[in-house]
Amino acid sequence: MTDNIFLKIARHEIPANIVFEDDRVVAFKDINPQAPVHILIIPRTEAIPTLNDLKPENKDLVGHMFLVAKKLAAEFGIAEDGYRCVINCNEGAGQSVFQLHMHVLGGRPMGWPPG
Ligand code: DGP
Repeated sequence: MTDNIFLKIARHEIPANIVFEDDRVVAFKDINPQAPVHILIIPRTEAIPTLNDLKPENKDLVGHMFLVAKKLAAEFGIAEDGYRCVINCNEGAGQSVFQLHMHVLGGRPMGWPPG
């Protein structure tokens, strides 16, 4: 398996504030939160560096990531006011860790368009 810091978190080799995990994904609090609620959801079982690397066989995994985002938004009390799910793809969009991850942000008003 190609390794990266998020897969090390998924394997519990380095610490993180994990808020949910199952056989397909791990969700943990972002180390540099940009909103009162800022959670990252990652695939735990395989290295997927960017959105560009998604394959048709990953479609259930991506659907599952959104269902986990919805569940966590409810649990963290941001579902009704609103929240944002973001996947940055490559440096030009601000990606800094090359394991596919979904940001779930909420708890404050969100501007549009994003910077
Ligand atoms: P992106 O810029 O989209 O690649 O987002 C990467 C995010 O990951 C960024 O918001 C900071 C967060 N991050 C980076 N390293 C760690 C880490 O070791 N632990 C945690 N919890 N978050 C991290």
